[in-house]
Amino acid sequence: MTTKITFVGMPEVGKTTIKKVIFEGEDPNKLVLFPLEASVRIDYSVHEFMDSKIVLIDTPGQSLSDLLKDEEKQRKSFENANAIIYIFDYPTYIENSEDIINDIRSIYNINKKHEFGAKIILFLHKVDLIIAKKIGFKLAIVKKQINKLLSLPEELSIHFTSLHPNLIYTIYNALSDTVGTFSEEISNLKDLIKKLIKNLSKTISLVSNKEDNLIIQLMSDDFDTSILFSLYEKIYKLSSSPDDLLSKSNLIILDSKILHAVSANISVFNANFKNITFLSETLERNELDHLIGEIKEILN
Ligand SMILES: Nc1nc2c(ncn2[C@@H]2O[C@H](COP(=O)(O)OP(=O)(O)OP(=O)(O)O)[C@@H](O)[C@H]2O)c(=O)[nH]1
Ligand SMILES: [Mg+2]
Repeated sequence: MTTKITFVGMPEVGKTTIKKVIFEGEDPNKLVLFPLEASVRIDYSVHEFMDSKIVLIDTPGQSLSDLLKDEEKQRKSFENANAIIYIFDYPTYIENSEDIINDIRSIYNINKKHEFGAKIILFLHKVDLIIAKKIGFKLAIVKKQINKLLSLPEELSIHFTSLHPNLIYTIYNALSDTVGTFSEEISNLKDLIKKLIKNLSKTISLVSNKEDNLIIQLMSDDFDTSILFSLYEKIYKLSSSPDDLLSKSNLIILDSKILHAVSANISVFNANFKNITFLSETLERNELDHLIGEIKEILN
């Protein structure tokens, strides 16, 4: 399957660095010490990622305003794209949220006007620069704020990303989730979990792929999203620790909340998936086990 993705955003937000690190295997530490030159023209490249072929279009930030005016350039960058990823960084958002909101609105309108049919996804990048104890709480507020400021007919998905070594999983997760949106198998599993989780309370489900990146995240309406960021970190540490802690203990303590957790490997049903995890503030282990049992039965 081929997924076409376009990176857009202001200069120096990190578009080309993300491309080099994730798709070309470059060392992020090196790219922080020796930053890349500003991009001057649209760059097309082809990569392998998960089970997909990615056609990636990296656009130069210095011509973003031209791109938003010039129809010819818009066709070159956006036509047939599955996803347009608008990348912006935390420092610029704090300083200049108005220009960012206007850019995103323009892209939304261009996509509608020319019927490009791309999914518009936002990456709030460089979250390593946020110095805050309750980073998850802060980001949850930012997320609400952005969609409110945008006031578009639909909510756009926002991912918080960083190439900082301790947070690098965030960018993999964001891209896995983006690419997964265009995979039929992942969409089917998503629909199935959505049905099961719809009527539950304070419960979240996460599915990882064989590279341990999150490709599905679904939660009940009342789930406290301010704990998501600490949750990712916890899950990441658990999944990368040699003796999988989650299989031994089934309680996770996060920002003074206690969550019951149950995890199972589902790669036998489909090699694109690895673990499915349910975490809940309200359901106990046996109830979560039951959910996993139901999913396994249907996958079978
Ligand atoms: N702190 C921090 N810096 C980052 C991160 N990702 C990229 N950078 C830095 O951001 C700067 C700009 O990176 P580029 O990738 O060249 O930015 P760009 O968006 O391609 O810029 P243009 O080509 O001008 O549009 C570099 O100095 C990178 O080292 C990150 O996650 N955290
Ligand atoms: Mg660039």
